[in-house]
Amino acid sequence: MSIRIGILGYGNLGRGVECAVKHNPDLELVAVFTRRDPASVKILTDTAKVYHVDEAEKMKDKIDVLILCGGSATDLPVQTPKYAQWFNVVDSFDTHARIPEHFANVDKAASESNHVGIISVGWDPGMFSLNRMYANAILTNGKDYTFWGKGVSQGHSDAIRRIDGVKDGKQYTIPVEAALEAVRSGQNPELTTRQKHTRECFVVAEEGADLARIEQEIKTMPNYFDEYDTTVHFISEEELKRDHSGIPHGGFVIRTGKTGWNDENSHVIEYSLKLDSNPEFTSSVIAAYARAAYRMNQEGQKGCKTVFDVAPAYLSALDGAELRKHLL
Ligand code: API
Repeated sequence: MSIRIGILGYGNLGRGVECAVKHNPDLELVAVFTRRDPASVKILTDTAKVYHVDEAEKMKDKIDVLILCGGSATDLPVQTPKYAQWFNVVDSFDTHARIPEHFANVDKAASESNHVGIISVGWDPGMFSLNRMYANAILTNGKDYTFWGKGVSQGHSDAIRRIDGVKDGKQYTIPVEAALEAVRSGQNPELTTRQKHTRECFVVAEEGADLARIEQEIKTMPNYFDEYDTTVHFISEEELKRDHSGIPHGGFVIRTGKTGWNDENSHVIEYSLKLDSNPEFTSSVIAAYARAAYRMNQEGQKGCKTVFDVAPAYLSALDGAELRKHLL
């Protein structure tokens, strides 16, 4: 029997999850929930149906894992604890600074209802976090570096779009090449947030909107832009549409460290991602963690989990014997 999946929110991420489910034969999409008029939302899976979000609770016995595909700025802080009352849930909450409070809220709801809620799944937070953790556990005497991009951060783009007077927007994260080179060449530099990346925003404003105010709100937005040098370009809707670069992203997690009685040997651990589609890759990670959420809950686990709490074997469709034979 396949694991029955629901998707709540059908934007870039929701569509990506639908596609990822198709690539995982043990998962089956049952329902997509939307805030829009369900008749106006066309999905590509003919065996699944679109419902209004208000119908979700009624479907609690028909769905094994509900994947929450809303934004981190305002949707997920409310939705993940709310839906954990009725479902095992997975989200991709990516406001790093607010993860502790989000964890506490989801943990309370999921523990009370005997569900598993896996939060902050994707690549950063997510696969990058795991690689930072493995590298830290192994090279205890060393330094960590995370570089993103060049690419489109969905979290930052979503945050821009929520500003009053903004119709649409796209945010590029740009690594500072000289800083990346200094790390790679083993100089172990001390780098501030500002020295590692710049952020470039392309914004379509509503007619008559106060552009100076929008620019100011972007540049001073806590957790998203205030610690970076940010440039804001106002462009037309047509210009944004003409940008066919898609939603690429990626980056590097690097840890350099030393071993030996006199620190005489150096090591570099590097994990790198080059992604054509940020949302489709994020969704593929989420699909694997949805499988884990279901299995962990079947085994009696409950409460909030992060990628750190999920044993790797839970992610794979292969069983233990197959994993040992082929991948160990
Ligand atoms: C950035 C990184 C990567 C974000 C990855 C993912 C997203 O600023 O580009 O929102 O796309 N924080 N959380």
